[in-house]
This record gives sequence, C-alpha cells and structure tokens, in this order.
Amino acid sequence: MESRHDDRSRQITTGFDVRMNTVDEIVSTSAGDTLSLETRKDFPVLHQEINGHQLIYFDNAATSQKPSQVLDAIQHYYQHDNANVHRGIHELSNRATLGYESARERTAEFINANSAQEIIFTRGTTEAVNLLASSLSQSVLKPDDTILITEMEHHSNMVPWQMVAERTGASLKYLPVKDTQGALDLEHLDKWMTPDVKIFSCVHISNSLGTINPVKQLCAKARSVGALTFVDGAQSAGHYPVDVQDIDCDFYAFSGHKIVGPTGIGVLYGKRNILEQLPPYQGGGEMISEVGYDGPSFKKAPHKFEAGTPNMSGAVGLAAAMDYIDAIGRKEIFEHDRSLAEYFYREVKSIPGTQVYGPEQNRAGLVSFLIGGMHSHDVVTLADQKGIALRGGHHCTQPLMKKFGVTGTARASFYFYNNRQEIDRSLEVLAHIQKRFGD
Ligand code: 7TS
Repeated sequence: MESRHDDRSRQITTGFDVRMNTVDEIVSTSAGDTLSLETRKDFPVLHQEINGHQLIYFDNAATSQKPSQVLDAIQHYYQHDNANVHRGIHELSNRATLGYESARERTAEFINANSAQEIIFTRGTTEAVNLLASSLSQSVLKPDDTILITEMEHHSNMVPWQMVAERTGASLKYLPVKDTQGALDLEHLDKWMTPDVKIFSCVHISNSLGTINPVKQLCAKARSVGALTFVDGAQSAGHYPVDVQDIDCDFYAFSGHKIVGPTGIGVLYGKRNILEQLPPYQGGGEMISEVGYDGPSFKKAPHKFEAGTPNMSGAVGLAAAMDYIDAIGRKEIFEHDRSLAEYFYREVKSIPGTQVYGPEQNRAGLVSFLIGGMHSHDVVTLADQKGIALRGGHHCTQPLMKKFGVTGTARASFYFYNNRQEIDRSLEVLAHIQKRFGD
C-alpha cells in the first residue's frame, strides 16, 4: 500500500503547506475561525444535536473527533488489505505489512525522528510509559538512583514510575509547580537535577493547566547530569510542531486518538542506540528472532518491543490522521487553539466568582476553571443539558489538584474544528449556570 500522504493532503481543502514550524513563527501568526469553517465538514460526529442543542465538543484533551478521511482509511484497510502482518507470504499479508510499516515511516516523519526503527507502536501514551518504565527498571535503575518527574504529570506518567520506584528501590522526586498559574519551578533546577537522577520524565503540554513546558531546555539540563529523558507528548503531538531531534529527548510518546486518529494505537519514540540496549517489555510472537526450549533470542528494535499481532488498522488510521493534521499544519492548529483558549480564559474569568488555572498567556488550547460554590461535575452536567461537552474532575492529575486544594476543575479543551461562536455560546451558558447555581 503506497503512502497516502499526498492523496490525503489533496482531499483536505485548507490549502496550507505541509512543513514544520518554529515556536517564534507561531507566536507571530494570527488565525481566525477559518480552520473551523474549512474542516468541520470532514467530521460527521460534530453535526448532531445533543439534548436538543447543536453539539459543542470541548473535550478534545480527552479524545479528538475523527474526520471521514481517517474513517475511510480504516474501512479501506478492512475491505481490501486485511491479513496478519509479517507472518504470511501472501499478497494480503504483504499489503497489511506494507500498510503497517509505512505508518511507522509516516510517524517518524511526523515527529522528525531519525528513522522508522525509532518508532514503537503501542496502545497509547499510557502503554508507552509502562513499556519504558518496565524496560528501564530491568536495565538502568538501581536502589540509589532517582527518577525525576514533575508535579503536573498525568497519572499515566506518574503511576508507572511510582510502581517502578517501589520495585527497584529507586527514589521518585517531583519538580514543583510554583502556583495555580502552572509554571514549573525552573529557577531551582540545580537543586533537582543532580547526578543521582537517572531518568527525567516530563509532560510537554499539561492536560489540566495548558502549560507548555520548555522541554528542550529541561532535557538538556537533565542530560548534563547523565539522565535519560522522556517527554509525554499526549497533548502536544497533534497540537504543536514537534521535532524530537530538536528537543533532543531520548524518548517521546503520544496517543493516536488525541490527534484525530483511532483509539488503541500510540507511539513510543526512542533513540535507536538506546532502544537497542533495552530489554523487551512483553514476550510473544513477532518479537523473537529464534526460540528454543532453552529460551528466545530477540529481534532488533522496534520489533522486539511489539509482541503479538499489532494494531494494523489502527496504524493505517494513524497515518491518515497524520496526513490530515500535516495538511493543515501544526503551527496553524496551535495558533488557532491558543487564540480560542486565551479568549475563553479572559472571558470565563470575568464571570463572577470564577477561578481559572494555568498560565494567562503562552498557553495551549485548554482552560481549567471553577465556578464559585459549584462542583465541577455539576457545571459539566448542566452544560451538557445545553449540548456542550466539557470535562470535570481531577483530569488524572489528582496530586496536583490536591496541591491546589480542590477535588477537580471543569475543563474546556479546543481543537481546530472549534470556533469563537461555540465559545460565545458556552460562555453565555456558563454565565447563566453561575447566576442560577453559583455563589
Ligand atoms: N499524558 C497526558 C498529558 C494526557 O493528557 C493523557 C490523557 C495521557 C498521558 C494518557 O493518554 P492515553 O491515550 O494513554 O489515555 N489525558 C486525558 C485527559 O486529559 N482526559 O482524558 C484523558
């Protein structure tokens, strides 16, 4: 199966060039609601009423919606190319293998990895962190070592390290978040980045605050003390120009379902020389080079990390999602999401008694807030009655919420198909909710 990159790009009529962009370029670009106008037609799920109102989908940090181009790619795979990969030497198996391995190459291109050998397919970000933590616990971590993460990590980049620390006797430390504006304590890095730190793991964009962490600088600092570096890209891969060689992290992970791709497929990127030295995560078919009753020998990376029948249709759908995203451009997506978030942040804050979390500027496209006197779940339930999908709760960052002294927040998270009209409507609804039920 040939790469669909060009075909898919043509199907999307946004007219943007496919290229990587720098952060400086992002800041100087302005974007209106053009993206929303041009892309909404591709998303069938958006065209429906919920509780008698036009759906407003603001839960994109949890999962994104899928365009027809991705749905078609998956259907095409099952209708024409489905077979198991690698095993059979027949035409369908060859096509399935080509589709799967082309998706690996497409992924390498998407994050500017040096080669497709550096791309491991997983079920998602969560499995990627578990794979890495498990493998490093067997090969790198010793009882006197330290794993350094941050206080704003999602549970999936916290619990696996807590489990591994427990198992290996290594210490787990947390780089502090300064306040509810959500910046890391970058002024005291020397205190935290010490030679005992063997692994530094950090979220790129916070899912509960919208903070964009300076991961390139953080990874450079961690590397200077000899630590391996991991960046959780679940909220950045589909929203922000990502270049893993520029960040110079050793590992980076993201989930397909958050970047308009299918569920059940994700990516762990790892530098090739390091992956070759790490032990496998799970054992089974496809990951061995030879097996005897006395034991196995393993394939090279990435295949030694992919035991069992992989998610072929997921990989094909993921490649279609990447084509779709790149045809728009992540610089344009970022600018669009950021301008919606800054607008929402400003306006929601002016609703009496409302508290907002995360940075006011230079933020990603999601906003956490609390309406005075109301539980976040009540805000979300009332908004749902008007067709607005928000998320309420701790957003799998429970320790951070505890630090802020709250059980959770309501969160509106945006993507390129959202627009100002939707925000104005949701602000109207939230103001009404506050008036009726808030303090
Ligand atoms: N890391 C971050 C920063 C995330 O936001 C999420 C999911 C994950 C890891 C885990 O991704 P998964 O695809 O493996 O589940 N975040 C959210 C969220 O904010 N609401 O629901 C899921």
